[in-house]
Amino acid sequence: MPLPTFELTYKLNEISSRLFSISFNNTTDIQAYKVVCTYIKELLAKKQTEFYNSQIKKEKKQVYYMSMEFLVGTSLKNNLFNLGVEKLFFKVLSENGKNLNDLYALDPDAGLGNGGLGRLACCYMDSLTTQNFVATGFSIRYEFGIFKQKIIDGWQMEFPDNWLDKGEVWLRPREDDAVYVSFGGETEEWYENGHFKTKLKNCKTVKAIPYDMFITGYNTKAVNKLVLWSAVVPDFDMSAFSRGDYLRSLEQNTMAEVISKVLYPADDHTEGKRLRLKQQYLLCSASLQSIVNFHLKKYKTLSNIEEKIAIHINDTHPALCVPELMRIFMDEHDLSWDEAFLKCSKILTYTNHTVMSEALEKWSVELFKTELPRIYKITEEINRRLVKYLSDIYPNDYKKIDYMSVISDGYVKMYNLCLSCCHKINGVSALHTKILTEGIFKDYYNIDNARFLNVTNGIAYRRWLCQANPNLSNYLLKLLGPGFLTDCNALSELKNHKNNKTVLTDLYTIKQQNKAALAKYISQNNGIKVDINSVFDVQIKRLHEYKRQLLNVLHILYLYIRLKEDKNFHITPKTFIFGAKASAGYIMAKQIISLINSAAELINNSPVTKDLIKVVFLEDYRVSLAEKIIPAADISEQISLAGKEASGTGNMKLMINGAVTLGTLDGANVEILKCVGKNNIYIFGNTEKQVEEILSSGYNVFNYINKNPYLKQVLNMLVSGELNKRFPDILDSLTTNKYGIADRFLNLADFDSYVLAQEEISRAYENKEKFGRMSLMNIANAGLFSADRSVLEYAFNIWDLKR
Ligand code: 26W
Repeated sequence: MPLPTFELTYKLNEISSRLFSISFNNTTDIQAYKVVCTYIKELLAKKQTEFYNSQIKKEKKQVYYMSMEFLVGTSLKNNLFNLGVEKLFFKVLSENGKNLNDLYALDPDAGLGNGGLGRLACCYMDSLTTQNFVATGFSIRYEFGIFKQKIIDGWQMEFPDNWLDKGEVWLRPREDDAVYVSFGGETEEWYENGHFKTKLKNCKTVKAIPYDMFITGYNTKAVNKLVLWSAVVPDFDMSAFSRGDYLRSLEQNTMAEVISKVLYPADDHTEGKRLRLKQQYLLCSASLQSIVNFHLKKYKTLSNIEEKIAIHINDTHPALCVPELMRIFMDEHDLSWDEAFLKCSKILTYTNHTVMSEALEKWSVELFKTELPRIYKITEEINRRLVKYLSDIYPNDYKKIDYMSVISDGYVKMYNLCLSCCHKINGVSALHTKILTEGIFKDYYNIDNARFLNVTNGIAYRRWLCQANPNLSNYLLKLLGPGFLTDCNALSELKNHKNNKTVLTDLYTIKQQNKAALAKYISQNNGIKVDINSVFDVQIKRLHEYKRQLLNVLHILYLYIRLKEDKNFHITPKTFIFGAKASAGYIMAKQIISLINSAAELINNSPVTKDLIKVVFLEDYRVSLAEKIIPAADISEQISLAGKEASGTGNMKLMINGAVTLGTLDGANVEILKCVGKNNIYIFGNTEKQVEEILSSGYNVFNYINKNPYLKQVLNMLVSGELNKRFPDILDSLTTNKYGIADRFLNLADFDSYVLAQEEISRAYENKEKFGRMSLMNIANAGLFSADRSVLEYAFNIWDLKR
């Protein structure tokens, strides 16, 4: 777009006068923000149409990425960076008395996701666009994204996130392309000219309006979009009104609008809530209708649809795509069952993102049947045919067939629905895929292993390195040239400098600058003064017991106890930084947040620690906060219980910014180890296999507690009163069977080896050159973890796209 300065000024003035009837230089910051975003949005709308038309003309196959979550973060900086116009905007804005940084600060995080899965979806849209694929994301235009977190007296409190207030400016509504989605009622069935016909009666229908959010790629003409559905009342129900059924028509009103009201803030367990099922159906039905309509408009036939589109199911949340696409093909376009099913299976693919049993979605048959009667009938028939097929393969093995069924024990199991139909199924790291194919999906894998594959996650590193860490990125640009901007593997050239003292010193200086910036943020937000010469040890991710933030705190308490007992206990100064949201109803997770804050309160103010250790809990962890923390990290805590974290992506973001991983052999940590080599990472703890052995042979926490007197003291501290609160539930969760088996995530079994790894880090950090080289090797070996690589694997091995 390189646009002359005067032309941009002209456009901004034109939009200012259209929106606010004033010239651009007279706008307030918030007005200026809206003007700039509107300009970008309109430009992208034009570019998107051009790109789309040019690709569709070539009849290219396209992919639709269905996800209940897209954790977008901010857009303004990303779009300007991708379009290569950041400098131009700085200039033109300053000519008008404005600072672009002030407008960046106004850009809200679009928090339409919980964590890893939602952020991954955005990273993939970015890389797909950068590599010129035609890709459309589909999700819901939640009025309220992930809640805002405040810590009040150490306890997490949730507040609504009204992101549309400013974020709306990025959306383009398309009222004319609205579709209708029906819930409840009963099915009516009849035959017409020998054809089976069905329709819903007495159902409630909502109108789904699409809103486009444009997705830019780096240095490309391609622009894609994310389509977000909003549910509204269809049209004023005059018939109900004239019958005097005033209440019913108003009731319909609230029912419709509540569907797209709020993102479910849980990523750890499913509650089987009616509203969530409705959200999922809204997403699937509205998106599939619009996809099929679009295909028919272009090709006038469904005969080739499986060659022209791929539809991806991001975890099981959009699994209703299976029966809904069947419904559209059969009920609306008269395809036979067999024709429809074959097409569905060629079109649909599925990624699993978790093996935690409480996160595997299932719906009670009762609820499913009442809300989605026609979809239930189709699902029943899918299951009937599936069971028949499985009975031939596993005759009389009723237990196995039951386990593999879509419907059993009064539940509809969404993962089996995906497995019963999709032609490609993938896990998100090598270890995770192995666990799927040898564990929970084994019986399906044994029937047809060709359907299963691994695609290790990747990140949009141009956001997470180039935009988030301009100090480092600009330095690498000078040192290595621009190759890494489009090919992440080019970072490996940094290895040539691993013994170059000047480079190591420069990298150290950059890290210190970034740490100073974060220290300033910490001082402003938490009122805590942290030492930038201490190790910045960072654990940022959703709070979950399996991720073991608790292990981290237990170690911090251990350090405190050691220092208290022995003034001469040697310690390398460390600042432990946490960021984490707990799902609102997950009380144990909230108690762990409270414990972190209590530990912070005690340790940050104690003469015992003499400023040697500091603990910081940064509230409201979100994409834009991650962008501040990650460039400043020395140590990346990836300490989940082996076998539980599907992949992790924070580990990759931290690595590419030069943090050294302290982790278990879990998820993508295993691949990080392979890339950096064992000298550039700290691995500790039991392996996945050992974990299984420990658990199956009867895990006894007291074997570990009795061996280590310090551990005993640490546990005692949870309830002794030395902290400003007592945490008996946490102690119980570790030592009794009150909350399931004691310490089910093996914090205590891994404690000793975690302490040793932390000690090793301390020694290494005292040798600046050694630690600096480790950091360099992490940056240099991050190439594999680019989302550019991941999406190419999806494109060629899963979706069968052509470049
Ligand atoms: C409420 C139901 C529910 C269940 C699971 C909501 C959301 C989930 C997600 C699967 C949770 C999630 O975000 N998983 C993470 O996905 C990342 C991207 O693949 C991985 O890197 C993480 O390891 C995984 O925890």
